[in-house]
Amino acid sequence: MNVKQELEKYLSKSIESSSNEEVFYSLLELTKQLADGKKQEETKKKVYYISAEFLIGKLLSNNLINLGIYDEVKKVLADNGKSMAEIEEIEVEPSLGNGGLGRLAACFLDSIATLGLSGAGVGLNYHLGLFKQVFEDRTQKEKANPWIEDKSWLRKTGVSYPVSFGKCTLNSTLYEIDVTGYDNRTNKLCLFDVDTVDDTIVDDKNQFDKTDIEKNLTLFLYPDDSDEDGRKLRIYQQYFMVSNAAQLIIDECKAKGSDLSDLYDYAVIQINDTHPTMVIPELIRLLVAEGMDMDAAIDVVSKTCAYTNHTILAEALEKWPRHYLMEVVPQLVPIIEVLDDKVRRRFDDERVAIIDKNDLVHMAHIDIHYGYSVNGVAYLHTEILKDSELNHFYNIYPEKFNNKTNGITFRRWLLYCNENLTNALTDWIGDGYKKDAMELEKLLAFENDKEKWDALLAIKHQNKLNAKEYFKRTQGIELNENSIFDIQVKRLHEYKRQQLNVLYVIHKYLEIKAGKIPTTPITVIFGAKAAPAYTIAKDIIHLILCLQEIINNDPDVSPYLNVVMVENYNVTLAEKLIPACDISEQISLASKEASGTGNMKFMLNGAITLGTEDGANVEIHQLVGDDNIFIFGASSDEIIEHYAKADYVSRTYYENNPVLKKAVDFIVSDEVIKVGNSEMLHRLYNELLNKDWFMTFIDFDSYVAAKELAYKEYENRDAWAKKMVVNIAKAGFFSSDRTIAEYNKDIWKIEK
Ligand code: 26Q
Repeated sequence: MNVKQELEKYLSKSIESSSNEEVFYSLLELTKQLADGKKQEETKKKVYYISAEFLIGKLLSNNLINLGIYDEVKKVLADNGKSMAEIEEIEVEPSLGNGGLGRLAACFLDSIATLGLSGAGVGLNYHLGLFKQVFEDRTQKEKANPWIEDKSWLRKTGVSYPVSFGKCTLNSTLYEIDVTGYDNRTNKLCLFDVDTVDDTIVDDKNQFDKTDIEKNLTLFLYPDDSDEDGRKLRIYQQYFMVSNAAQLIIDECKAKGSDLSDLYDYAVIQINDTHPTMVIPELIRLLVAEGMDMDAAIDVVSKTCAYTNHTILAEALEKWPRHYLMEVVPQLVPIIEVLDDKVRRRFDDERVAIIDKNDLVHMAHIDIHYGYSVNGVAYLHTEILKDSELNHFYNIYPEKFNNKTNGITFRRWLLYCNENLTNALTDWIGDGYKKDAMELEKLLAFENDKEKWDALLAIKHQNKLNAKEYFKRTQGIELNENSIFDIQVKRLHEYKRQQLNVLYVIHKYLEIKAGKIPTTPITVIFGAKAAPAYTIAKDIIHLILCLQEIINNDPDVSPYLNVVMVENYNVTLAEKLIPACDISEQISLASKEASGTGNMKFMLNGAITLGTEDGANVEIHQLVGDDNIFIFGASSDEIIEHYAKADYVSRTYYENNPVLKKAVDFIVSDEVIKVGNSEMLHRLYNELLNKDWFMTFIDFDSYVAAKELAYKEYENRDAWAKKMVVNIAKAGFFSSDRTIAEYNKDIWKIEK
């Protein structure tokens, strides 16, 4: 294909005389056409990955890479006076997800297509992505984040299904986005929408009539659920998603020759956390409507559905009051009651019931009883599910439980975001690793090669310069490329313990003020959105922004320590920050982070992990060995015991540790209050002293020690580069191609 010719056909003029916008939209059309050409026959069995979130990120360069024409396009643009980077910036990021679970779904779609498996993502076409975060008066404000433009990756189809609720019936419209595999087939992401949804009902405070389902159904991802109408809207959304999915699946399977009694030979449904759980009763309902008897329908569905758990936080396990379901989806309630009744007949154990004594419907319990597979997302997480959180279920169904350690797509998180490193690796070990990530281990041959060390350090430096340029231009942020980039980017949550990192920053600031100067300057970088109603999370952001102001403007300190909080952290910013990172902060309270996937992205890009033995950090530790990671903190066993005994008292740590006390007291010192909001700062201070549910103080000493060791070891550049080599070499295990191959071998069993 002649890229220039094709592109100019879409432009109907020369590239040179076209604007960046025109070039972007023409490339989008060209890419859609090329992706379409890679669609293939579907095999008999197909996986449907149903998820409330697909955090796909920008698609242009990703698709060009997967279609094998990225380098060529880049060159053609450059030859005609255009910059690929500038054209990429025209694209609006579709933020159809919150964080880990949504990004995982996007990585999985890439790997399913790359492995040549027949599969589709199924979700909702939210008109407004996750809110855009802006900082005003050093606090987070949320702004609407529209992403759909006249020309977009969405393809409107003629497919439509009726979805009935208690009070009305809505007809859906199916939109599709092509999911290109790397040098392989194209699959589809199916996003359902309603034509009557009206973006204009949202006011400037992001408020809207939550009861007007026809107009609001697909407006927002996770609408505010602090009131009853908001919670019901979530049920409307979830049911709309799964009823469409179920109707689509039945149609497609029938078209392939299924008589529905053999549905499981044609379809496997992977339920991404509990948000799509209602697909189970909905499919049963539809099969019964097709003439199947109830027991047979339950049996067929149970052999079709598999469930992935992503969290052990009790508050994230969905339980819906039966009367909400009765109002929103009355047709499902009798089926859920049958499912509960069957469970109660088999097990005389309230803990495994579906409808509890308070009339709450436990969504995860439906998945576990009526799905054939239950998986956790990292080794430790699955062990904790089996041993404690879901132990009663594990005792009943040991054969259903399995682990699938998460992964990330190396196309986006190496080939695309770190071209410098990709080119070097290809030079050194060939390009086999692009298809078989385990080939990265070939790098170990260079573990002691000074030339490679120097090259890796030079690449890291260049990536810091790239990040510096980007954040200066887009956010006015000054980054010191000669400092250590110590980065914590992820959703803001107390269990992830950004507040622990903050306490270290304060401690370091006080030390520098007292004359103890670090050898190499340090930049501590944060990026995080807080859920709009999560007060303490917003207080933590406020504290970070206050510290940024104080520290970066203090001439005694700023040459040695900087604090940076980037605004509106999203996939696009992750792609800029991760390649530039030296130290990857993965400091959740042990047992609380199911897996983490940022940890894998950083490792792959040559950052060294500073983390607790939690989630997939455990596996990173095992792979790279003690010398190539900085591990600290209490073990998950100790933490689980503290919760069981309820014997953690944060104030005791505070009172017995003068260094910690000084750092904590600083939060409400005159110095901070002067630039901040006293109420927010005091609330955070009191929370830490009187509650600290996620045990920040328990790990303070060991965290400080681990940071100091990491900074000290950074000084020996050769030794550090050697750690980088080992981390990159061992990252192959975390390719989502490996994860998906495991899902397919153990759960889906789709032939190629
Ligand atoms: C539940 C009830 C009511 C409203 C919202 C929710 C809700 C929404 C989103 C519950 C959970 C989520 C998202 C969870 C999530 O992103 N979990 C992350 O999943 C990653 C992929 O497996 C893991 O790597 C992370 O450790 C895990 O936190």
